[in-house]
Amino acid sequence: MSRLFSGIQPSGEVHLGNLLGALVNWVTLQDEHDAIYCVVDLHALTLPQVADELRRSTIATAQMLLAVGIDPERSTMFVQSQVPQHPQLAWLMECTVSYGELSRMTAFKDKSNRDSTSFISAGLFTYPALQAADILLYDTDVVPVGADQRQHVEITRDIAERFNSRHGDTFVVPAHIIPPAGARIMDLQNPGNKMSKSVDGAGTVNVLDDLAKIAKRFKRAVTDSDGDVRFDVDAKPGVSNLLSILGAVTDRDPEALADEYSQYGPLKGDTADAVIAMLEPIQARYRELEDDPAETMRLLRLGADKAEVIASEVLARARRNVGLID
Ligand code: AQP
Repeated sequence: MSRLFSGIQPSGEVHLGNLLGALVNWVTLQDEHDAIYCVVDLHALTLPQVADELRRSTIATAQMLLAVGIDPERSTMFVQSQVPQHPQLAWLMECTVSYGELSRMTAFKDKSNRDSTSFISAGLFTYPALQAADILLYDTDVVPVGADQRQHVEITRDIAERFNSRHGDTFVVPAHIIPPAGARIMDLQNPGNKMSKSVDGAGTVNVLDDLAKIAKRFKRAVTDSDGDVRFDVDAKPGVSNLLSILGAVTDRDPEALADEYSQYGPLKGDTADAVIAMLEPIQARYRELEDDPAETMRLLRLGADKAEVIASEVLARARRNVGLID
């Protein structure tokens, strides 16, 4: 059975992009893979966090994974900072990746350009090295991610290959899996930008949002003025985003869906209805889990113990091959 690893940051509310680009696929993939899912709290520290809020959000993100359908009996689910091998291997990764490679990461450029006056941490620059450690620590074969993370999986492959060629065969070189639909859900108000946890405006749909608010957000989604329903991401980003969302939720091809609509109003209405039907049961399960954070923390501890067995073996292999003494 091939090994799969993926992670989500507890850096804010889980949104429709996270759900369609990642989480629903994680649930399906846990049937055919040895799946490891991680709440990557150390990555969230690359941007300023409030301690109590980070703690709350870490538990809440794990509860969201459970509510969506991650089964801790079948998959390993844990919090990154509870497995100390992650930051330990990250240093070896930092010494294997170059400054030039990190400078080319679009996520760093985007986030550091968002507000040029604010504090930009060194961690924001080096976090692809930590992400490489997250993935390589588990002898991962495949990494399911949204399209925004493709570049980070590619740099992980480069780091693994370089390390293997310098120090001998150490890491499995992983491949990414990008979902056929929902890989890049865009902001409903600015369809040129991806929907994102760190931009929680009127164009974001959070999984836990009030259902009436979600319907309103779809009704007000930005489209264009030519009135033609077509799937064309470059020329018609707003309409194409609605078609992508409807396609991902209903498991239909966005281009085929476009033929069924001649006006934007019904497309917005049907997309809202489909999203709401998907979110309602997730919200109900989340509300049940929310009442028992101690049980979630127990499950996370068990997951961390399971993860650490694999991580400590792979870290020991890397330490040995690079020349560190026991
Ligand atoms: N808009 C999206 N469409 C499809 N997939 C997406 N993912 C994220 N946004 C979209 C996928 O969700 C998984 C978890 O990613 P994350 O925790 O890094 O989520 P984020 O929303 O990108 O959170 P950030 O980093 O706090 O915000 P921004 O966007 O500002 O960088 C990943 O598999 C990701 O591909």
